[in-house]
Amino acid sequence: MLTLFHAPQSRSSRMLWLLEELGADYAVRYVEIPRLDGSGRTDPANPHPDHKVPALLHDDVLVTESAAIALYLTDLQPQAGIGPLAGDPRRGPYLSWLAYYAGVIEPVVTIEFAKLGGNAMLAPTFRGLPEMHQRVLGAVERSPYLLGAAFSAADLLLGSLAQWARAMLPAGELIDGYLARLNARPALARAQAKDAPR
Ligand SMILES: N[C@@H](CCC(=O)N[C@@H](CS)C(=O)NCC(=O)O)C(=O)O
Repeated sequence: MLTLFHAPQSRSSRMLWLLEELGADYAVRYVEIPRLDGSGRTDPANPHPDHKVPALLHDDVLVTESAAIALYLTDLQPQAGIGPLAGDPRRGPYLSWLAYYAGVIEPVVTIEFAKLGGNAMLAPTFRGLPEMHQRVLGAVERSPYLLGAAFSAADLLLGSLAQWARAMLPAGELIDGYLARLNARPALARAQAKDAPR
């Protein structure tokens, strides 16, 4: 049994999208989180060690962190074909993009939002927005999706970022077209219909 601990319009919304892409059989537990506007609260019903979302419970196994959940679920449901498995030459690039998303893209974007860009301490680690943009542009210039011809959960993470922070990805038609392809996916519409409790 898969249970997603989810708060509307948060980083767990993309995990709803992923579960829909996978055609998974899953339940949603809506939980609260503290919001930037002062609303919400830490929800003791959320098993995440920090009470953040997303959190995924697979029977009694808890998985946290978006990139880890993406890898866990695409490995669990390989028939969906959106997460190359070991032995597939795209496995390396897939893992690299998942880790780059979590380890570089999110920190760079967060720092940019906090208006700390330009701090010399960043140079040898995450680098900055221009370098991240080059990386994304390089991939999307070569092929319709990050791993080539086919959509993967790595695209889903990047697309979900753009849904709340489009300006953090490169401007222009190339990325607009890429995001339009992602946003047109029927699984995303199904996920959006489940984002808030009815
Ligand atoms: N790196 C984590 C970030 C999770 C995260 O920051 N979630 C936010 C919602 S977007 C949250 O639950 N915040 C509530 C809190 O910090 O108490 C991931 O990608 O899963």
